[in-house]
Amino acid sequence: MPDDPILGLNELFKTDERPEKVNLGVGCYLTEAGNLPLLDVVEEAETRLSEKKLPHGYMPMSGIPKFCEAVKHLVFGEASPAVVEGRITTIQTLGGTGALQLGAAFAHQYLGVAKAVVSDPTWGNHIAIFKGDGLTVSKYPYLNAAKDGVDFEAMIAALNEVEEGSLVLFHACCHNPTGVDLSHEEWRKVLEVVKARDLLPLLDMAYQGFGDGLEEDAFAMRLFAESGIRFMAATSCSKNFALYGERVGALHVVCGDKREAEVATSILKALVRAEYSNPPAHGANVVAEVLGDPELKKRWFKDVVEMHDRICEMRRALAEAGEAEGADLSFATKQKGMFSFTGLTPEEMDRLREEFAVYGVRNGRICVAGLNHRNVGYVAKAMATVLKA
Ligand code: PLP
Ligand code: TYF
Repeated sequence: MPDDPILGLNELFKTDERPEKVNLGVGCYLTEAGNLPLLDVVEEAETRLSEKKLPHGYMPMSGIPKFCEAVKHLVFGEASPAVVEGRITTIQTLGGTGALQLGAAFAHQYLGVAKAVVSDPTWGNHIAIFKGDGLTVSKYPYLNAAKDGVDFEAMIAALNEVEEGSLVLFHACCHNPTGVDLSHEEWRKVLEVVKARDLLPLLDMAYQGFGDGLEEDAFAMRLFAESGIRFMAATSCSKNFALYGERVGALHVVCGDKREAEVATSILKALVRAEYSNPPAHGANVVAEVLGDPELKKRWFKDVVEMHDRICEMRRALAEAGEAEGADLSFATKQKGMFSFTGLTPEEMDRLREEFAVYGVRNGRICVAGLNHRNVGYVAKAMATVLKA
């Protein structure tokens, strides 16, 4: 079996001995110093938790209630009618990946959904997860021919052809791998098609805060929730809390009413019970501690703004350094979130890696959050060289 192409690349990077190497492969936010951050607020929450000297008991099957409530509010907003009416059930999951898997299992086993459609391109794991849960997977067009925007007409035409009742995966913000998102107007049109075709949306939001901000990035979630339709959402604390290895995420099922949400909760618990019984405690306790304390929460909001701003600065720096090298890297400032589609071919990406030790995914994706002021000029030069040849 081949490795996951992204995680496999990460392993290859570790064994590369060239000192100039740059890792723009895996989607992890790195600091200006090139390290994975340990957020101050996470450190403080961990200190508080360790001082409590809590025993390591089992968690509830649906996760830690304080975590679930806090994340639900972060995603949908405290005042959301769907939240106030109790129409949303939120279950703690093994990262965003676990949320996608649980959502797919719920749709297939309990709602009788047989087909899923995903954007072309999408994060490779979407396809693997959905197939693993027994769904057949097809694609709807997303990127335009110039690879710098959405081919919205083609996307809508394809969604209009999707079999009624199918699961449709959307990236709520910071599309992976393209960095190209829908406008508010486009989201409203998508919602109309979803309603007309009775589709079951699954909104994946792994990068809340890294696109336009924590509130702004939740636009699609909140639009869908306010519309009254039933849908699912998979969210993750891996990136915006830098808690990658702790596996902290949530599945939200937005139902027609409170009673339906209670039924959904009991079904999800049954699925969890048979899969892993109950989720891990540490990461969710950390998030609950941060979001449950107004002072820590405020500091965390600032941390997210700081990570967001650094990504935007690196986008500008890459485009400028490209200009200085005579290469058009302006895609960087047109796209959002952690990733950019460079438009480079797989062979050009191979050259970047082999000749310059610049690691990006073969589909042309780079993780902009791996750039810093020390390596951005080098990366631009490498790209310019490859593009000129
Ligand atoms: N969805 C997308 C689009 C992602 O890029 C990721 C990345 O890891 C995930 C979901 C899953 O995140 P997690 O690490 O929380 O499982
Ligand atoms: O796309 C990425 O780089 C992140 C990290 O199997 C990731 O989403 C990549 C592959 C994978 C799990 C996580």
